[in-house]
Amino acid sequence: MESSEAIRPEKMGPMVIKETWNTPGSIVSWERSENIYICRGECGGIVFIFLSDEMFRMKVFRDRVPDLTTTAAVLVESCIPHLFPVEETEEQLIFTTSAITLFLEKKTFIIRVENVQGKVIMQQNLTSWNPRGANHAEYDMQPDSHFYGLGEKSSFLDKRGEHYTNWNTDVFAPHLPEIEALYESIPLLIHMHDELSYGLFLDNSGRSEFDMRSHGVAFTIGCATGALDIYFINGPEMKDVVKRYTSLTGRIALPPKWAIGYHQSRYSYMNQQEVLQLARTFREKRIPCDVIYLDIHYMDEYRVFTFDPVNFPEPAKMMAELLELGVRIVPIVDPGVKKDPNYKVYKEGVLDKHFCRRLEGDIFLGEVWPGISVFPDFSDSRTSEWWGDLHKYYTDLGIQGIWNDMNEPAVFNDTKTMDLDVMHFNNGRPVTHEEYHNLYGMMMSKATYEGLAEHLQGERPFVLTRAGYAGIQRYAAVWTGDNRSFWEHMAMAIPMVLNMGLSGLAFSGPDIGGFAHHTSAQLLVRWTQMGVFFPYCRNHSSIGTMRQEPWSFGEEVEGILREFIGLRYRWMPYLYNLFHEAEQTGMPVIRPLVLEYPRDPHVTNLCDQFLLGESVLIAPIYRPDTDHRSVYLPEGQWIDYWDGTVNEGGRHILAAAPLHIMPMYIKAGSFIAEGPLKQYAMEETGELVIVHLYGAKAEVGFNAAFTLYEDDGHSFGYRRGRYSELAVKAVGDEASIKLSWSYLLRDYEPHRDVLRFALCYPFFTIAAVSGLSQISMEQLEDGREGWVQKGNKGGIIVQVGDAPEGGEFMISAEKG
Ligand code: MIG
Repeated sequence: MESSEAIRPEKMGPMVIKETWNTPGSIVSWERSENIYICRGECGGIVFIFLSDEMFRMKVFRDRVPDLTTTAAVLVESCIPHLFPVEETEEQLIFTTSAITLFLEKKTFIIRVENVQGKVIMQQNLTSWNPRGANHAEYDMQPDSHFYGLGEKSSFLDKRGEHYTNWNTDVFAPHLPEIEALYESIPLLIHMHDELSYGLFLDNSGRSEFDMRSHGVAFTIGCATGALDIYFINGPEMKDVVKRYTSLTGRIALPPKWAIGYHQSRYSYMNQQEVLQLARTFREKRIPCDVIYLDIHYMDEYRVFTFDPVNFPEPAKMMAELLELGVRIVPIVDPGVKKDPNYKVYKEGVLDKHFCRRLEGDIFLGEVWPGISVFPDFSDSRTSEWWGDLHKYYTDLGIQGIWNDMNEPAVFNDTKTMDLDVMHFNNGRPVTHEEYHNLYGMMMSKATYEGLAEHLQGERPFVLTRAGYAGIQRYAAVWTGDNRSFWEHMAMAIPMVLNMGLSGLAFSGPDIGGFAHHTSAQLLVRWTQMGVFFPYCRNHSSIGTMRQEPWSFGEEVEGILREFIGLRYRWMPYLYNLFHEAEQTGMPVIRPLVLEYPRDPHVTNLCDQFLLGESVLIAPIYRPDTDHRSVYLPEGQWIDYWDGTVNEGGRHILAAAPLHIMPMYIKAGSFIAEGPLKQYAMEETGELVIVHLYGAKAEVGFNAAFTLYEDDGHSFGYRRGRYSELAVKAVGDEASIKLSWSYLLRDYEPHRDVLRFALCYPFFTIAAVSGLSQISMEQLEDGREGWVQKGNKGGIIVQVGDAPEGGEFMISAEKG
């Protein structure tokens, strides 16, 4: 006898369900309620909320009452609904702001955005969902469409022709172009076409997809769970999109200066002696370094918030010596808490219900380093506060920075993460892990940042994270995970980090030298040369691989690395200024050329060179045994940093690059503020700045300007106005240049008596500097006012008193 079991569905072979994708159909009614426009279709509908003249949110809903909650990515204060006039015609609803007009076709729900000239910026043709709850929207793509953003993705800069998934994933290997999901998910797509750019930000922390490949004339955005909640962000320039996107999801917090120094890491420095020896070696060898990382071996059997009693028996003593040397420690903290009833963090967390559990109440157990582990539920502020508070353990030791790893969260099982039915209690609005997944890592870093801030009493915390979601920039720097010591991975880091920058993550970078596999002398040299110009600068390598501390390959290599790491420290004032700009405007520290030269057809997918700020062009060597490369210079005149050669832009040049040189160019007419070489960012050797002006011209029409931001580099005083802004200007006249400076604000008093101005490679021969006499190098070093000939191609250094009221001088050209 057979029971009904005989026809169990699984026995019947794969089931083919013909799914019907639903659309909202035509608009049947619309209403305005508290500045929110609810447009109802035959089935569900779309809510429109204008956040400004340039930004609106469109959220698809299926229930009677649309749910207007957002994820933690979006800043509450930037989400206030604004009212704009709406006009209804037979066919359309038309919303008009000062910058855009949104047309909503009543019959089809087609959404079109035009600029004031009537040019179509964006058109969404379709929005639909299947019975399982997946959502999908389709947009027009043009023959000249280019795509950017999307955070941490492999492959090239322009994402046209690509398909990506957003699902935070621990991918130890391989980081190949075809890998669609890595550790971070930033569902922001920037679409540039026809001299217009706009952004679409999908605020959905479940699995989502962006497809710029499969549909020829359209691209699509889809999500597997939750709602299609999309923000339209207007340009017209890509810079406007980045600025507005970061006003919506936040900008980086200005890091403490030490966090933008050079960092050294290894999986792992195994004991206290090794760490101290490492710190001493940096100082003996005079290679600047600010931070040493402690990877998982510092812990007592991988229990977070502990030190191993055998290998790190006296952490306080170790910290004291490191403090003397000016080296800081950043220890790793993973989310997995070892299941061990004798371990305080576990016991407390279980008793106080801090760990992720299923609806039925059982705690989710997963295996990671410490063996069977449990995972804090950072969706609850109560748990986040508890976790943040635990960091007092570290801050009491003088630690000010934490490294969050494995926070996708990574779990050693088939799915590589937490089970999808685990719940996040989300302050009373429970959601499944399936819907919450991409937020997990960010909420961990948020808890960490806030806990550190609480205990550091006014000092700026530093958090580094592997996983994140849109908005992560507010809490943490991001490194790009387990790359390998492959030349290909060095090259791939450029577009990856550039797109991260366009996606709000201004403070990011790869493991310099490569994490897994074995580095080589050349690869380490070339990667470090490039890496010292990336916003986040850490050399890190895996257990069992070739050592890659800067002295691992003999003296020649060591010398080159010392020079380049030193260059990062000398350029610290310029770099710090860029971080300040990123905090103020969201502009990334390193930029693809297309951001600064959007009309230049040569740069839409150019990603083997990049800009540091606006005016420094970096062209790394990313192949072995290569001592030349082609470099594209955009419009303008570009001065070779190494020898002062002036190159006309708008063309390709062939650059020579023996091992000790990485091609670098500075745009004529730009200022770069340099400081003294330091062994660590806060070394007390004064704050002399040397404001370099490259390629000055003694002619009418020459104009250059720069504002140098300065503060104490470590406290939050700057948020209460404790900073200074030094504005420098150079204006050319017939046969002279007037250089003037003034403090827009001087509520931070830099430690120096004089200011220096260096004219590098001027386009004229300098005869005299008004009111100042020519002095010797020794007199300059002694602090005298005056000017000296610098020797290289007519350059000079001018030294003046650093008076709060500013000043000016005239540089005149030699006649003839
Ligand atoms: O690979 O903590 O990406 O930087 O050294 C397993 C050990 C876990 C992954 C991180 C890597 C870190 C390593 N971790």
